[in-house]
Amino acid sequence: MTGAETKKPISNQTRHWQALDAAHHVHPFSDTKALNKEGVRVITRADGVYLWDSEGEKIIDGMAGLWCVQVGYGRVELADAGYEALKTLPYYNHFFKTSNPWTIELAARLTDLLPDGHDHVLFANSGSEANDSALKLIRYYWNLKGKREKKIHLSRDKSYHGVTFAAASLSGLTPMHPQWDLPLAGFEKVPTPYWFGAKAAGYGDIAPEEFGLRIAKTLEEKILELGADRVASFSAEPVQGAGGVIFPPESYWPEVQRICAKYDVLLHLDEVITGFGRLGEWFGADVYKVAPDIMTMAKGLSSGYQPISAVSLGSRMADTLLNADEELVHGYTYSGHPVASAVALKNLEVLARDRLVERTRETIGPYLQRRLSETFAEHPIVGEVRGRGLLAAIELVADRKERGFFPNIGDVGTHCRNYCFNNGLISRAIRDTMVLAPPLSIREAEIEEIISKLSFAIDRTAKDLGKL
Ligand code: PXG
Repeated sequence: MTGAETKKPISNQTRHWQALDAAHHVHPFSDTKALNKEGVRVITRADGVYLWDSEGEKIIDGMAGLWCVQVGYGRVELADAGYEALKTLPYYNHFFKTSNPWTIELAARLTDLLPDGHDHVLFANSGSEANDSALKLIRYYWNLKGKREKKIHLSRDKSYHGVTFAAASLSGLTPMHPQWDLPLAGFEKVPTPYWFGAKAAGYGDIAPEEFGLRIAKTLEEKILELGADRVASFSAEPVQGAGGVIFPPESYWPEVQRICAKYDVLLHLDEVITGFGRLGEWFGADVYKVAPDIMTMAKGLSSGYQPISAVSLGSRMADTLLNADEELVHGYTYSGHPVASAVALKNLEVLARDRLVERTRETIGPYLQRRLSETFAEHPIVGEVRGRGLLAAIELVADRKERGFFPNIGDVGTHCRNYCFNNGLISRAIRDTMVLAPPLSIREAEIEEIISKLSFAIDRTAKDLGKL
């Protein structure tokens, strides 16, 4: 089962690029040998929610790149903002008692949008760096407080926090570990509130709200097992993205907040995917009414037009860290890069001006969720359609009633994903879950196009399995 269609002949230009790429370019999260044999697809341009490859094929991007292009492709005003900064101040740093107008304005604008008490931000260049920085700041906080035993970082199974040594250690997607002898010491995991998988995981027919409380309780149990005086922090995505678009039951977050407060464990929210409107609010913290001590963000901060990320400090951490009367020994050459800051600033302006967060909450998000439910909820291989705003997941299953997964988990998802790719739709398969996270600028007709292509792919997959 490959889901592959017959291939058309490829142009000499594309072949040339494929050969050079195979000879010299190592791809992220890819089996280099297998990829080189197959040949890469060369993406040459993009506009709105569409990409084009070097063969002129048009592709609708149901994933906003890697969950990041909130404002859609081809926004000339973002390009102009970057160009202006490039011409005026292509580079300068913040190390020598210096700053620049774009980074200053960006920090101020960002703190307007962030949850209450988050009045200070540090910049970095990727989600992984932001998370790495956050863990260092957490460690520094407890050292300043004289609680030097508080060193263990808790996070969840199936979480994704990035690839640096610390961020990969924090990540709970276990295939990320063996190649690098990770996790490092001092990283511990607790279960994820993945209700759809609860039955398969042995929790029986538990109701979502009860399950949420039960899983939150495992955090408390872990803290007690390790000793609260040794636990520094709990890190979590408000909704898990790369781990399978896992929405926690409503009971989960209030209980986690209570537990972290009770045991004096700092709460770190990783808003790299959920930030900047994906769920119809500026942040996941707003959706679930969580008050984090520290937050990390990237992706939607610049809509992916420039690499930039940020860490925000809640008042508790800021009061201690920023009054330490000593140098904060941390920072990157490109922290608060003027060009990236200018583009991010314009991106935040466009998100607000075009009311992209509001439309995700009020009109286009609900439209996507309704149309997905209408189309797939009763499908013979669909076990659940879930989502919020412009983030959605469709679980492909062997047994709908019992929420029974397919054997060889991941094969069916990959098969379906191949049908999507070969039919001009980018969707992501996580295990056997089909995922959508389109640009927040997407229109109804474009959602219909995604649904029709996804329908085709899911129907074909079901037919290949003898289920339709
Ligand atoms: N936190 C979260 C929640 C993420 O989703 C990172 C941190 C790391 O960000 P950087 O910028 O270092 O990549 C991410 C990144 C996928 C996929 O295939 C997801 C991510 C990155 C690459 C691929 O779903 N998320």
